[in-house]
Amino acid sequence: MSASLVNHMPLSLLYAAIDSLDVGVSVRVVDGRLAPRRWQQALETQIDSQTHLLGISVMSGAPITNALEVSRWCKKHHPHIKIVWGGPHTMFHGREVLNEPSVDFSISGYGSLPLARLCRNLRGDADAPEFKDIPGLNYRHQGAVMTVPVENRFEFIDYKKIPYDLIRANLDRYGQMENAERVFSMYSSMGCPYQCSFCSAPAQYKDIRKKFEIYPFSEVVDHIDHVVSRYGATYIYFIDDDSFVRISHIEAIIDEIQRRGIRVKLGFRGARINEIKKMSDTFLNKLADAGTDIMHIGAESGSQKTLDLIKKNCTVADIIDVNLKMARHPEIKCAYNWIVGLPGETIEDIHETRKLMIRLIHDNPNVILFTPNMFRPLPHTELYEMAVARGYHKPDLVSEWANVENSVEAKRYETLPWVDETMHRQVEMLQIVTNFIDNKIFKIDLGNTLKFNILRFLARLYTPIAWARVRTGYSGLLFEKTLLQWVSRLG
Ligand code: B12
Ligand code: SF4
Repeated sequence: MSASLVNHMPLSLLYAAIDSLDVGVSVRVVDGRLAPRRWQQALETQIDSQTHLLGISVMSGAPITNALEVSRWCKKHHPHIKIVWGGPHTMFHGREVLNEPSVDFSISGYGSLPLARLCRNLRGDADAPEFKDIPGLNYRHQGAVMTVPVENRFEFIDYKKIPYDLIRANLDRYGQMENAERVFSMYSSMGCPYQCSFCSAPAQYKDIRKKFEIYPFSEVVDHIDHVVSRYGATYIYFIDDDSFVRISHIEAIIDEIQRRGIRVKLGFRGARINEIKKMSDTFLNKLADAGTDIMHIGAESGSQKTLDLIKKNCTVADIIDVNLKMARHPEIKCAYNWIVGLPGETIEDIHETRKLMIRLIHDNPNVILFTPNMFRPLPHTELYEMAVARGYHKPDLVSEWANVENSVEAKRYETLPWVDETMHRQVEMLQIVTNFIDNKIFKIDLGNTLKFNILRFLARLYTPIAWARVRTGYSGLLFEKTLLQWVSRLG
């Protein structure tokens, strides 16, 4: 569902390409999401005799299935092309992915400079670095997998170098819920100083001394100006891990946007309860006046025990108070994230989360509930060790990783021993009803596709049932699961 509502431009590939373009490599971008049933043709048309390397951006979970399919197809039809994986999955699993024979290299961590160096090596440049000198590279040598440590610093990118032109023809196809907007994602900062025990960020930044750094506010606004004037952006979506670590930084950005008279909407994907607690109504008014229409907020749980376990530095009462405060700023939709199935959680904790969801909707008509995510133990995170101690078995093979997915289709209780079938069904029920009880289907402009027209029609019939379920916690006879899966598969 989230992937149907959000289809951002492939920034991972654009960023990864920057230094390669600088050293004269010709880069083409193929976005498989835009041609899910015809990706082979889409790829084939971009491959010619001069194609030497295929780079694939991979997130953990279901995207691995696609990445495997593409890699194996390419090796079969174009055996001379080398394949390199990068992205969030290879950040921590760069070595393991080389267990897959079709993958020649993987790059852990930031990708632009290492990819350019790899290209220069493969191109045979006289002064090209050896594999062992390419930070983050995983490669095979005499039958063994070799790993070069990643560089312990953030990758700061000059916005003028981002090759948006590589996807210019498809700009209208990227968006985020509001289909009419031309959405451009960007960073206002790098890193995150918090230590949420389930999240990969603390592990990723473990060896970076300063955990959070900003892009100067004027540079962020120059970037906004650039994408508005050159590419017709109407909506800026900040993809920072957490945008409000330093509230004054965002204030400086919105002041500058106003000062320059740039007309764009803004969305923030990272906001914490403890940060919003500190925001004044004056600041929130300013944020709304600057065009902010959504903030993604990590509420995560209605159980205090769980909030403490995951280190959210807030109480359940704080979440309720923050939501009441946000209700005074109706221009800004509050989109709450949830995580369930953590080690030690019981069905009671899930019920507390369910009750908090109801409370938030009652207190604030602008609430959007994201589908609760089933906990996925990520190696190197604090909760990973706890999960292993409680009997979690880490997927070893690339193909096993592909099956680790937090969707309604996953039987997560088979891999998370503390999640029994009752809890799993309760979570599945919440994953379904959260799509309806907040009326998001009517609150956000989803466009006029067959899928969303069917969804709107079904939503009218189903919402009262969803409410009955969430109020009582009844998760038996989940007939709607099959229906929703069917609608999700519609193009
Ligand atoms: C936007 C976003 C999304 C969007 C997708 C965007 C899109 N492309 O359409 C949506 C909302 C759909 C999404 C979904 C999910 N996301 Co998300 N998302 C992000 C976010 C905020 C930004 C990603 C981004 O564009 N970054 C900008 C680019 C430039 O950075 P990058 O991808 O890291 O790329 C760099 C390197 O990784 C590398 N690289 C990347 N690709 C490649 C390819 C090659 C060949 C090479 C060499 C290098 C390379 O080079 C790039 C430049 O340095 C990140 C957090 C963040 N701030 O990064 C989380 C993040 C990627 N998401 C994450 C998660 C957990 C999820 C979900 C599982 C959430 C959920 N529980 O539902 C789902 C994934 C569902 C699934 N399995 O498909 C995790 C990733 C964990 C993991 N190991 O995969 C992150 C890191 C957040 C976090 N800290 O937890 N997400
Ligand atoms: S969940 Fe968000 S706030 Fe917490 S550590 Fe991860 S990125 Fe930072």
